Amino acid sequence: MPANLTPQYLEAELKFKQAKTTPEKIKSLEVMMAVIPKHKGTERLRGQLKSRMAKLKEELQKRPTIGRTEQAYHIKREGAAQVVLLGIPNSGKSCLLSQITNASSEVADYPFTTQKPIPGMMKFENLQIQFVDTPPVQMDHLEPGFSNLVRNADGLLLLVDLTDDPAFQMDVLLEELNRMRIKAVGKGPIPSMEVGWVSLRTLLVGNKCDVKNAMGAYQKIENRFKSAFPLLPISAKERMNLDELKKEIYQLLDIIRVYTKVPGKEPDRTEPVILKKGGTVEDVALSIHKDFLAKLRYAKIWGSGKFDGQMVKKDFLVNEGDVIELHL
Ligand SMILES: Nc1nc2c(ncn2[C@@H]2O[C@H](COP(=O)(O)OP(=O)(O)O)[C@@H](O)[C@H]2O)c(=O)[nH]1
Ligand SMILES: [Mg+2]
Repeated sequence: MPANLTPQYLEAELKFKQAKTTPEKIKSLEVMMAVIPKHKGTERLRGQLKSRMAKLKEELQKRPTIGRTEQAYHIKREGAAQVVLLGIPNSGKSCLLSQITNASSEVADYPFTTQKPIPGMMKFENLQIQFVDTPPVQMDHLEPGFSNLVRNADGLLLLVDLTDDPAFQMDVLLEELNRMRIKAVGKGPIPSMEVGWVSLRTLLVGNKCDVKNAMGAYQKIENRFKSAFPLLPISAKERMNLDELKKEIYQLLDIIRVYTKVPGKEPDRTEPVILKKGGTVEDVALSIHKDFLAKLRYAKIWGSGKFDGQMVKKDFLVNEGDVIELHL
């Protein structure tokens, strides 16, 4: 039986298809449901509209309405550090996130699939690093939430697609960072920043190295950027070089792991204390409990000391892998 849909219905349907937000969709769907001819021929369609409406209303309830976009861009930092993934659409960000973290961000071979930042945790040895997949940046409009997200991160992973003019993609990304007043810094000392600017440790990653000729393209960007950033080729899809990537990310972050112990016992190597490079015994105490700092008299150290178990003061610099016994 033909449905005989009216022009009024078709118009509402068109609006529904073009609607970008859930409330807009609900509004058009309401019209569709109101004007749809009610006879046997539209029975199935009416059923579909009804269930679609139920889904949309459910969606609306799940999300808070006030400051929704701002809120979506606020990703609570978890683990040892937060690294933001930045790349033009289709570079493979979502694919990478789903390969190296516990999160699954939607992967598709058409752009603009990821609409809000998605966090995921990556395990590296005995610690966890948080990754955030970002939605595409609109050239004509910069979400304040977006630039805050990137500016507040501990590290940045620039992902370029080696099969699609990576040098051009880098120009686009560096221009975006410029607009957000972010200076991408590779290895070496952090330069002093102008007011309003922030610096961010940055790793450059060429993706899709599994594709023919991709390594030729990689060599070109390597030549251009190797003095500025640490860089490496990977294939997110084929899982190539991902262990190396994890190591590079850890090294990028300027963090160290130390372990605490109590007298007469072995340290717990599964629970590192994470510090910034240049951290001291005092920082170790502070990271455990703020009361420890005031009570701390001295520490014993295994690793960076002249000998194992050396007694050191509060301002003693600690290094990766040190074991520390705090004496209160
Ligand atoms: N050959 C190849 N394709 C990849 C690789 N990584 C991602 N892709 C494909 O590239 C397309 C875009 O990936 P996606 O992760 O959605 O990109 P995003 O827009 O940056 O999030 C998808 O079709 C992926 O399957 C890779 O390492 N090699
Ligand atoms: Mg994506």
